[in-house]
Amino acid sequence: QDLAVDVITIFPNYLAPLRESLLGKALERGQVRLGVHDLRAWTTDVHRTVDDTPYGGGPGMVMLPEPWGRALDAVAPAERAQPRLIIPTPTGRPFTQAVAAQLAAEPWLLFACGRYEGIDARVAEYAGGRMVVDEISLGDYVLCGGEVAVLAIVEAVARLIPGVLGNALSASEDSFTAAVDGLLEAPAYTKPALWRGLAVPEVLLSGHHARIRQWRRERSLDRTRKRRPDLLDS
Ligand code: 6GU
Repeated sequence: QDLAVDVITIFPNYLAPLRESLLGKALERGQVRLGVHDLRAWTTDVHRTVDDTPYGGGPGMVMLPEPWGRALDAVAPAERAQPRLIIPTPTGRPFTQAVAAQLAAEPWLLFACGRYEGIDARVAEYAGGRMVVDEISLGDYVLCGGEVAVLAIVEAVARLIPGVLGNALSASEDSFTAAVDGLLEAPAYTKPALWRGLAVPEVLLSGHHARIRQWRRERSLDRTRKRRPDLLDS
């Protein structure tokens, strides 16, 4: 087994797509283990409460530390080897291909999905006493909770594990990788060579590998200049 993934959430069904496609195959082969846990299993009141109003006032609700403390203790017992705890949050460090590669080198990832206005900050502080805590953001917009972020992060990480992706070479030549100098990839084409009056660029049919490489480099730079000039600054 190359990777173990645990997810603690109040919406376990939200993570069902993880068992499909790419990751589903890796799960069947036993390359990846996936555990999805309902946070409400660690509540103690009849209403199975997971949140309360924020100290200091303000809108929304904050997730209670007690269920989270019990959940972390159950999924990652303190006396054993610890996972890396990933907390998806818009206030986290940006998720990039480099972060995905870093996470793909870990044996065990534990995701804590917050909802509402987030999880009581003491949970991350407490967890930091025994595991590496990584607060990660997908980008500068706000989702309702961490579940969709987990789907994105796990997919990006799993496809970097050797044998999970069909073609091992394709991951090493993706956009944002060293193969394209951290830039966007050139556009791709397949058959037919002429479709609805639109022709595939002639050079790609030429079999001239040096010219194809040069063409792709130019298209990669064009695209990056237009869409992601920030990538050219570094
Ligand atoms: Cl990782 N979580 C949430 N809740 N919202 C986000 C996000 C993550 N990344 C961008 N917005």
